[in-house]
Amino acid sequence: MSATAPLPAPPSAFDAARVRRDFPILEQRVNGRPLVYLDSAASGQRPLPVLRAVEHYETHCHANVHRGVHALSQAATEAFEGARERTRQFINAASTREIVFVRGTTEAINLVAQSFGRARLAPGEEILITALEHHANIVPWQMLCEQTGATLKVVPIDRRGELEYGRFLELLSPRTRLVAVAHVSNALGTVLPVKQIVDAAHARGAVVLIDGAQAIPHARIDVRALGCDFYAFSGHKLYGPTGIGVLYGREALLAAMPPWQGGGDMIRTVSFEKTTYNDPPWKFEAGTPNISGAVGLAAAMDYVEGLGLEAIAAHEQRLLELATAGLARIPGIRIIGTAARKASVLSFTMEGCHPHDLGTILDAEGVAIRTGHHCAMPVMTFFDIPATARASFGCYNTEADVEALLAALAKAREVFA
Ligand code: C6P
Repeated sequence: MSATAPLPAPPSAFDAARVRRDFPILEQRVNGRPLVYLDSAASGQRPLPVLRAVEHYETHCHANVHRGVHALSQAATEAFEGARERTRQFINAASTREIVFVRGTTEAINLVAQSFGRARLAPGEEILITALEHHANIVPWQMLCEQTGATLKVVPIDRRGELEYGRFLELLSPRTRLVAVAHVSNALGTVLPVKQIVDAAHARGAVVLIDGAQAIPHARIDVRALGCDFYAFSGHKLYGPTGIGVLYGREALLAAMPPWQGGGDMIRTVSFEKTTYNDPPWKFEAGTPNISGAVGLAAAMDYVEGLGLEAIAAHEQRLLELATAGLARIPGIRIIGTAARKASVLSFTMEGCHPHDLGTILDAEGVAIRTGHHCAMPVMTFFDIPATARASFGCYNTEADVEALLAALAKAREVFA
């Protein structure tokens, strides 16, 4: 998947079996079976270079950042700010001042809602989202609407799980202040036409936030090519640590936004009469940050770039196609989400078997998938189902993993048929 162009054509010469050896966690057996990890959309695993980078930081460099003249504090500050520069390069931002470290996608979106949104939205103005959003890109806007009197509008999807782009254009109005859309749907795998969305929204004067949680491990993201105003993602979906994520924001917007949380590091001067604030990005990073998380995230970026983001995307696309074709051959399976452009996510139901039961049966076979509403309850409501089973692919998955999934599903089918 690419930010602006269609997916590259599979297959590639990508050696997933070798890649897999970089991930020690995948060597274990689960329920007496070799682990088949098909839940990377929930969280990716970490490769040795990420684990080693975090260990090196913890064993050689740790102290607090921006606070000390001693050698360790300087080493920690260098590592942390170095990770910011690495992130800037990774998404091609214009400046490190546009890279705010946060806990993850959820925090990034809440930051924009509370800092940008609360200061700018007035009663009668509108926020536009889509019907396939994760709760993290719904609830912060609902809260903001309660606080400001703004109105939340939702662009519908069709039965394939594609955005109704014509409806999007109709719903974009002079009252639309903000458009917030997923780059890739976590429940359906749909890749949204984000570049088109950004251009159309900008033509109407609206600001655009992209929830990139599910896109970041599968695509080369170029925020300048996309032209978006905000881009949010989590480290743990990119084979980095949990508790670290990124909010990219255009510098002029971040500079004009009020701080979100108050505390250390986000100030320039404090007195009881008046406090002045630091520049972005530190204005939005109150308190001691997740330093080792940022170091691990930078190592994860090195890792995926070393493998080649395009090669990873092509490999995953091939697995997705294999698995989709295999599922279509199993009676009683219904694939939920059949968009023309999908990335790495395969949601489905099996007739007569609740997804949770399916997940349990697959787990007994060592196959880890996610089951439930995937924090996208409106998507489940739209398809009139309580939940789906979801297999998702990462750079370490192999064709053998797809075969194991299909074999376990065939077994489940025998039990429930
Ligand atoms: N989706 C999934 O299994 P956090 O939890 O902040 O790292 O990411 C939230 C989030 C936001 N947007 C999208 C599109 C997402 O997929 C997620 C996380 C996981 O699908 C956990 S619910």
